[in-house]
Amino acid sequence: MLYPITTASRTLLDLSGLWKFMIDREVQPIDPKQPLPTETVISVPASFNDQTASQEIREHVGYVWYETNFRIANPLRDQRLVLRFGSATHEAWVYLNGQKITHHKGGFTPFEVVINDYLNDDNNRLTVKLSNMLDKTTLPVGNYSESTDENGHITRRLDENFDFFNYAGLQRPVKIYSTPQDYIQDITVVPEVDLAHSSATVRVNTQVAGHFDQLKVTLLDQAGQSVAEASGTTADLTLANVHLWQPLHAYLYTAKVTGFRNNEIVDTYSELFGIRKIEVKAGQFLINGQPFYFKGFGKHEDTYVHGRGFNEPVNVLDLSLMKSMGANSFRTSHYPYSEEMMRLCDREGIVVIDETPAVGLIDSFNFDLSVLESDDFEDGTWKTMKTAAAHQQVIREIMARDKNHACVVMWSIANEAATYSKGAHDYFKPLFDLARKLDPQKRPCTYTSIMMANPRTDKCVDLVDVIALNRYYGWYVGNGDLKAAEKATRDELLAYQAKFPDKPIMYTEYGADTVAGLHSNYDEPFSEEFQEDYYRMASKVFDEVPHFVGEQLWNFADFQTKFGIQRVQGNKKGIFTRAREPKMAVRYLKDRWVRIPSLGYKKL
Ligand code: BDP
Repeated sequence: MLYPITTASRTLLDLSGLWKFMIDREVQPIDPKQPLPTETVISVPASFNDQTASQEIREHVGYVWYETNFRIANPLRDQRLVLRFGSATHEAWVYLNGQKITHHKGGFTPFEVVINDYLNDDNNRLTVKLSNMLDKTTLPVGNYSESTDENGHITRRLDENFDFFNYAGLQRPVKIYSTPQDYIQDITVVPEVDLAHSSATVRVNTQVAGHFDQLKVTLLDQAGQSVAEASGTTADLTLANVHLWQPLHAYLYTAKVTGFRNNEIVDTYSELFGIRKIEVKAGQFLINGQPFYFKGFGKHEDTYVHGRGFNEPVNVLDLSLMKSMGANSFRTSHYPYSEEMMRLCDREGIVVIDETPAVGLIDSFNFDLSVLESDDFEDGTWKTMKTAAAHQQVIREIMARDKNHACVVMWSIANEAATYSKGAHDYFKPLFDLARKLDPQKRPCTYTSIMMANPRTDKCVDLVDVIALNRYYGWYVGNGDLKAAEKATRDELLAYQAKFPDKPIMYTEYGADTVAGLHSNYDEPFSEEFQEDYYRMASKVFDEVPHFVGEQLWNFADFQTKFGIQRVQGNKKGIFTRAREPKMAVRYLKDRWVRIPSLGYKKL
């Protein structure tokens, strides 16, 4: 799926700005054929939750409505016009001038619809009904319930099966783009690198709709100079003296595809891509032939007022803070991030583990590992979850969206699912098969595993290329006891390494809640001292394990969650506050990470 851009044959209208907004109290039906009966406005893109003083809006579970008006300039009316949502969280029904034009379920992937047949000559009214409800058929997973009072009024309740606030709304850009009637539908770029000869073959597959006499593909280097040319829907282009896309040293080429008819340009699109080689071999994760060491974070799209909404200044700041610490990577925990963030990571050389919104695939939490040890341990997860269809859909959508990104080096199919429970393998095998079939660049795949899934209990390790562990020794297990934590960390990593000698192992989460400004002479949990000591303890063990290939701590910044007795205004495991002020651990981690090279830290 192409990102909407302006080219010589395409143009772009941005519908960002103030939209009318109302929550649906489900007292009177709302008719999308009429203007929305409200004067309340809200800013798009952003979550709606934190934009008003109303608690009712912030905590609303159910439906909300958005409305905006736009006009299309006459010269564009003969073009194919496509309305495109970067996302609509979590389910959307879209109406243009009162007519339903599309529906999409899944809150973190883009969708689009051709609007020419519904346009008025003058004003156009765009109405969107959204649901923020989640249940056991959706991703993320929610525990949903409802009750009806004596007046027939429905109260909907949602208990999130995950540890982040259920922000919703039109959280990413909404745009209209034009293409000619005959157009380039999709471009897939697959670079094959010959490292020994510093050369590459770049296969550019183009899908078109309509008729073209000729399709020309030109590769441009970063300075905009043409470096190779070919033609056809499948074009193989050879490059000598290749500039590799390297972690923290990005280099982006452009594949410019132009469709001609009668020697005239009909449509043209330019796709940025990087040339790099990803392999998993002998317990190492290789980028461009060298063992790569992940230094970085699990993150959230989470900021004041914007909520989960697109906040580009903060995206820029976050990557800058990461780079200043010597970090080189993050995981899009726990849902696909905005396309704009992915494009920024391509440019900045930030390595990304791209995660689906499959979080909450777990029936109950339990840190008593002994009950899990039997081979046929089974909790209710794989009987109660009906998420397979949503999971397949989102794998298709994330691949379609992100397949060409240089920054994406691995897919995370799920976060902390009950992979220790019977039934998990039957659930996940088809999903891993699908991901591997669909990814044209054949990237490694993983899931991040919860502590109850260990070398003995996890039933799905055979499915992953990299063992990705979320671990909280010293925090949720043995809180405050860093000695015991060190031993548990070491024992488990060595057990994984012995049992799966070919698979690299990394931490995709480890951390301790820390209240900024809280200090302790006794290194108590929640103090900044404890957070630093916790990271020192873990780092020591990481450096002892040859197949340990990366540390992505939890979390980059404090973030908002649902209410809970373990959460005081959210999760405080950030090494930065929600406002991006550093806690003490930042200095320690910076000192460590600037000394660890991205490539060649662990040996093949
Ligand atoms: C893990 C989850 C993550 C949580 C974290 C925590 O993957 O979403 O925020 O633990 O408890 O279970 O801080």
